Amino acid sequence: MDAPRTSSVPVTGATPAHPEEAILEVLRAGERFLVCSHSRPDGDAVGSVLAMGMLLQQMGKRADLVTADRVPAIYRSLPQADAIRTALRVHGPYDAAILLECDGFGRTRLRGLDEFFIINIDHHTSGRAWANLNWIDREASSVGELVFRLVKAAGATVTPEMATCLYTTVLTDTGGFCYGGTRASTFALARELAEAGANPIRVAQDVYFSVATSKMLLLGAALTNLHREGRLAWLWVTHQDMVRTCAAEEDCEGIVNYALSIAGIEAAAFLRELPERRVRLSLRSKGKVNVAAIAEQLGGGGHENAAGCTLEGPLSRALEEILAHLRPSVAGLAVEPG
Ligand SMILES: [Mn+2]
Repeated sequence: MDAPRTSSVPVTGATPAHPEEAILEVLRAGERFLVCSHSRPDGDAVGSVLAMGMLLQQMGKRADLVTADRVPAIYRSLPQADAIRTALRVHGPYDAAILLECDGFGRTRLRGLDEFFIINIDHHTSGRAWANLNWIDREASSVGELVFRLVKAAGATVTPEMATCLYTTVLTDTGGFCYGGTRASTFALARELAEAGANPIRVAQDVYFSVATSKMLLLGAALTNLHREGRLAWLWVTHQDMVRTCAAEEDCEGIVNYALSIAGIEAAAFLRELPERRVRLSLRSKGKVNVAAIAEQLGGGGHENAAGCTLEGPLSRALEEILAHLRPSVAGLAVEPG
């Protein structure tokens, strides 16, 4: 479970008519900013935090970039990736903290954020106007796309380094231009970023062709636990599997997609047994099942096609719990042979 959310920041509950301008006003007025994203940062979190840091630098501001967990290996070659510090508590003379794709403080796993004026930029279905200043656009391909719009609104230059970070956010958050939400404008954005200096081949090689051996071994373990029931597929790894394959948490990233990729499957689940017997759950859908709604019922969140939450163990109990939620969601869908 994520840490309990603090409510000491006054909630405006409002998204301004021109969020870019409202955010830029705060940025122009201040000197020093904190930029954070969610724990277990993914490509969108890492790329958008880095690009936001670069924007603030261009504006002549100081920016500290912090996440609770370290940058996954496949994103460590991104420009200035070393600038992201790992911490569990933040403090400092910040004029504001910019939180990228977090639907509350809990998502960051960082303590001390409630001291600051919070700017919340998000594109998740579960995104809410919970902070002092909110910009939530559920149509955006990635939170990086919103940072890109902010860069444009600021009249700043999209440098090749910034373009590389932002291209990574779009590529990874759309699953390589495969997931729902990929539209013509997504390709227009990708084109603009490639023209600004992002190298699509280099980014794809770093992200998709730099897999750790431990991840492949873990995938093997997960696939031996692959099950199918009609339109549902699920697979899991035990804590023992994690230990045996020397897998890191980030090696679990994307394993759920192997279950989803099966013909005829509409929704898929990947369960990972945590050392303290709780279970981390990843849900994916091809579009007919809203897995964000299911994850939210279980205390998590995400997108309609990609969501997650943490459940109480043991693994068998967590599996029964998620199947009890998933089965009705596909009950109305005809079963096709697969
Ligand atoms: Mn995202």
